[in-house]
Formats: sequence, C-alpha cells, structure tokens
Amino acid sequence: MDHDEALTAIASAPDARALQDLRVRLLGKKGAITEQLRGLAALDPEARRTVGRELHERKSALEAAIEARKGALERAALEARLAAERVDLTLPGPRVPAGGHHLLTQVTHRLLDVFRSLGYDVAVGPELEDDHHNFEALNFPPEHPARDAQDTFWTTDGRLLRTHTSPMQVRYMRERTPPLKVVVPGRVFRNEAVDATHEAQFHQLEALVVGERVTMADLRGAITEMATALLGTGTRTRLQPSYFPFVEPGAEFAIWWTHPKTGREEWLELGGCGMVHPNVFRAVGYENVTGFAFGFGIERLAMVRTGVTDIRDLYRGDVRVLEQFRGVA
Ligand code: FA5
Repeated sequence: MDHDEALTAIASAPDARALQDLRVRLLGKKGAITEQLRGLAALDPEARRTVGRELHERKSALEAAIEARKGALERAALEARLAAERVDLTLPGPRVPAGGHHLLTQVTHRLLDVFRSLGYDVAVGPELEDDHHNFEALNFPPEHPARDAQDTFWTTDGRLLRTHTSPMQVRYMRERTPPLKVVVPGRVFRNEAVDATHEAQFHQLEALVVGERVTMADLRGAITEMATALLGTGTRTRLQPSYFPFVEPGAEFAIWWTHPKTGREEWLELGGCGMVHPNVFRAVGYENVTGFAFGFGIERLAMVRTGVTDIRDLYRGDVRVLEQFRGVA
C-alpha cells in the first residue's frame, strides 16, 4: 500500500477497530513505516537525511489522518446515540388518571352544603371519647340497657371509640350559648357483627338546634327541608315513636321516596330524632331553652341513592366499585 492508498484507507476506515488495524499495519512495531525507518540505517548519510525527512513527514501525515478519522468516527457514534435517544418534548405526557372523592365523602359534602344553606354551623368532634360525653351526659346512666345497643371498643385507660356523633351535642353546647344550630359529620364505631348493612365503623350526621320555644314542628320542618333539598320539592317525611335516652319525645324518621333500582315508592328509614331531654340541658348547664336533635347513618343514605347493596363494598377500597360513583351526590 503506497502513501496515498494508506491515506484513503484511513479516511474510509468503517470503525474504530479497522482504524486500529491500520495503525498497527502502518505505524506498529512491525508496521510498514517502522520497517522503512529501520532501513534508514543502511543508507549513506546524504540519502538517510532526505529519505528520513520524507518518511517522518509521511509518518506525521498518517498519524494526523488517523487522529482525524478517529475524531470523525467518535462524533458519528455520538450523533447516532443522540438520535436514538432523542426525546420529543412536544409529545403529550402520560395521562395521570383524575382522582375523585369517595362516595361517602361526596354524600357528606352534599349534606353539609344543604345544612350550611339552612344556616347551620359545621363542627367535628373526637373519635376517641370518654364515657361521660358518649353516654352519661346524654342521659345513659351506668348499667342502662340502652348502652347495650351501642357496644363499642374501649381503651385500657377507660376511654372508648364513640358509638355515635351525639356526644358532640354536649361538647358543642358547653362551648357556646344558645341559640345555636349545628351539624356534625363524623366516623363512629360499634362492636357489631358485620354484615351487608352493618359495619364496625361507619359515619353519621348529627343535627342540633337549641333556642327559645323550639318545637317538634321545627324538627319535622328541618327534616323535611333536608329531604326536599336532597330529593326535590314535595318530598314527604314521617316520624315514628322510638326511644333514645337523650331525647323526649323520641322518634325514628323516614322519607318517602322512589327507590332508584326497583322504582318502588317506599319509606326510607334514616335515623333517630327527638326533643333534647331536660337531663341533657342540665348536664351542659342550659336553662329555659328547648331544642331538637337528629342523627342518621351516611352509609345508609349513600347506599340507597346508588343501589349499593353491601356496606362492605364501600370500605374494600376497590376502585372498580368506587369509580362508578364519580360525581353522583
Ligand atoms: C343513634 O346513633 C342516635 N345517636 C341517633 C339520634 C341522634 C337519635 C339524635 C336522636 C337524636 P342509632 O343507633 O339508631 O341512633 O343509629 C342511627 C343510624 O346509624 C341508623 O339509623 C343507621 O342508619 C346507622 N347505623 C347504626 N348502626 C350501624 C352500623 N353498624 N352500620 C352502619 N350504619 C349503622
């Protein structure tokens, strides 16, 4: 290979390995140029100078060509890699699925909207309660059989997970002076044999109104207004006598509605209500006032509105169940 052929071979070496082979063949210990340089020794001084200069020039030219080709190959490799790894910043990003509120949260928000629009304050209370607020001050004396209906979980220091939202009646009244109107949403607990309609933890909404000459008619009106706001004008409500130690008289209330699945019209029993018992007012130091209270299960309302038949489905955390209820309440 003469000098020009060598330069052409270098300039068209397809990759680093081919280039390295050429370097060895031309400039290595046994390379063509090296051999020729070694041959200089046999020449006379005059020829050695001219041939030697020429050989060194060629050697430098070959080295420069090899470096240039090496640089070109490296640049080409880098460009190929950049092209392969190219990111198109104008592509739309991966879709993040939009979250949503749990059905129970939606129903709770809807209820709070209704009561706020009726002028009620919204308050929340502790889930870990004491016997005094959950029972005593609500006129459940120790050993009273009504306690059995609300068996719950106790801590070793004698406190308990509240069985209903009614203890907030006591806490709220102690912190205010009448007149007052408040609703209390919250989680409650019972030592329950769990089945399709009973969970060991569920949610209630409590309402309490206290003032001068608050009557049972006001209670009826408040329940009807809530039912109307939820289900539309003309919704009928019903009170049936019942017993809770902290109200007298006490009742269960129901609303007349059309079941969304069966299409049947029927009474939907929601919860308990009544006029605040004088012993409860005594416990919070209120005099010369009357009031009403009602409380009901939020799961119950959510289930009948959506056709969920097993309360446990609301707590399984299975998105296939829950995502059916985006924006239903
Ligand atoms: C009470 O808890 C009273 N505090 C309600 C009340 C408030 C009466 C103010 C008078 C004045 P009761 O134990 O009936 O009442 O429960 C009320 C509602 O909670 C029931 O109607 C039902 O809808 C719901 N509920 C009760 N137990 C469970 C349970 N284990 N799982 C799901 N929901 C339940």
